[in-house]
Amino acid sequence: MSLSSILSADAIENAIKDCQAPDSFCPRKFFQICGLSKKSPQDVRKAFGILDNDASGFIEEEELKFFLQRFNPGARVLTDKETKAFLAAADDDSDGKIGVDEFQAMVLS
Ligand SMILES: [Ca+2]
Repeated sequence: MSLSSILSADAIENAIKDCQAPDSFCPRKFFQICGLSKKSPQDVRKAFGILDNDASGFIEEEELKFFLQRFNPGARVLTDKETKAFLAAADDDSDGKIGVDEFQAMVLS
């Protein structure tokens, strides 16, 4: 199971291209361009399961760093600044990681 079974390859490529420059990544914009924000809650939850690489039930800061590479293995890693901003934008209960409900709220809001 990979993200390309949920999203179109073109949309993923456009989303990655849009944030090629370090510190240009914006999670909400990325979710819009890659098409995830137009998907059903079920698909968004499936995507969460793929991004939660170690299946811990949460996307942790270490996993967030490699977020773009889950979409395309050739993509860059997120900078520390981007990773922290991403976490802060999604982590509603401030536990330092992103749960599935937080992820869904962020993607579909
Ligand atoms: Ca995890």
